[in-house]
Amino acid sequence: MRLSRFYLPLLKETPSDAEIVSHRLMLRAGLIRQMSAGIYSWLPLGHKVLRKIEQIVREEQNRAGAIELLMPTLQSAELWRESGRYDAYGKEMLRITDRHEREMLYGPTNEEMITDIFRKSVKSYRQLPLNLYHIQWKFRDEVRPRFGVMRGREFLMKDAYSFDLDPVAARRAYFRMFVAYLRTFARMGLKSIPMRAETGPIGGELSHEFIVLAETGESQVFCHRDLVELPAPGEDVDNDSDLETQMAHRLSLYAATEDKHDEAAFNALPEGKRMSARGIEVGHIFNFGQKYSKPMNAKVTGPDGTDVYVEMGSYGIGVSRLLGAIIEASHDDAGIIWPEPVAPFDLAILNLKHDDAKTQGACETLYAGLTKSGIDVLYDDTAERPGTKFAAADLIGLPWQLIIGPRGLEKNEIEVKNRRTGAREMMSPEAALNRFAHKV
Ligand code: 5CA
Repeated sequence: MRLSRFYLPLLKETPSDAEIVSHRLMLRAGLIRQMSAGIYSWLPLGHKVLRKIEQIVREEQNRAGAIELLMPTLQSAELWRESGRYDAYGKEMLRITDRHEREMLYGPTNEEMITDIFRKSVKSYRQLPLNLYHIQWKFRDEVRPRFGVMRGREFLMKDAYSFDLDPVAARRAYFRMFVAYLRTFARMGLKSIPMRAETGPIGGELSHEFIVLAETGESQVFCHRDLVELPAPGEDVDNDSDLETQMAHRLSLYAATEDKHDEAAFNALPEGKRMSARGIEVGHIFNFGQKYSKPMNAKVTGPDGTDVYVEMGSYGIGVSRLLGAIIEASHDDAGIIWPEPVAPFDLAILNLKHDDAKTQGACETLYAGLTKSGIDVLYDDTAERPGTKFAAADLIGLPWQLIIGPRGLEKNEIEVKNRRTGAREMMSPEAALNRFAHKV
């Protein structure tokens, strides 16, 4: 993509109403624009990152055996009356009346709707286990939307729903998602720590929040220090006994959010292992048994011929919130530093003298060669000064910058800069092409 043909409105001034660094950088780097309180448009650069994050989430859900579908954003109040949540949900639910005076709502979550889909067609235990998910916009009329996409009113969520015959199988489904979540966040360059959590309006007893440590996080958390170092389970952790072993170890280490914090249990840890920090909740999983299946009459016939209410769980990831979390975890004074798997482009080419034929020729050749080999390039071919281009490239945070100017080209050299380490290397344009063309 040529920058001269792209839409990348950068802000020179730091927006004064943005309290945390990720919000400021998302506005300055032209990722989002606020449309009204807690509601954003995703500009092209932000939209690219959003789609990349979504794709990683999707791949790991599929790998864990969940199946994708898509439910609407608008739901009927009827369904929510069946579960009793229509009144219980309170002011966070945006209620809408259609032209026929039918009561509707903009979905804040989908337990009722998925239970309705399930009960209409699944009748036998043979169709279980089942885990269905979608990636869809949600609306919650938060009292205080803030921190940009971190606490929005409209936000993108991945929500999965599991259905099982008995509590043992349901626990297994829960563990499977638990492990999938650790892998999902690790692929985005994030270290997430699952913490015992309160279940709020979703319900149930067993629940974990996945927390990314960050000083600006909204949650206060307490955990065993060893959890921070524990690597995400590999793809080989797949069968049930491996899952049990992994989980037994993790669950034996203390980790809780403020609401579930047990001061005595925490103080029993060796002093050096006690960690109290702030964090961002990027995911939340719930096991709530028959909370929805019972009032909504979602039953299957078991192996012995009797009907039982299915055991359910739900599993959320804040897809749009993740952009904020990743930036909180990965930036410096100059701007964003995208982890490669979620970067909006793989690399930037900076043309330092756009009106110089030789420089332009070298840039065009590299741009064409890299693009042909599948590298997603943002080519800064604008007439801006080099200083402006450097600042913009650092701000938007692509992992690599190929800096090309007439002085280097006299020696057949360009500069390759790594955004994260700041390391610079001089090499020929051919060597650069070779190096990056082989990365895909
Ligand atoms: N139905 C369950 C799980 S599918 C559910 O709704 N869980 S939740 O309420 O915990 O939300 C799931 C995830 O969505 C949270 O972990 C968080 O990452 C994200 N999220 C929740 N509220 C917001 C919000 N206002 N803005 C941005 N992301 C949010």
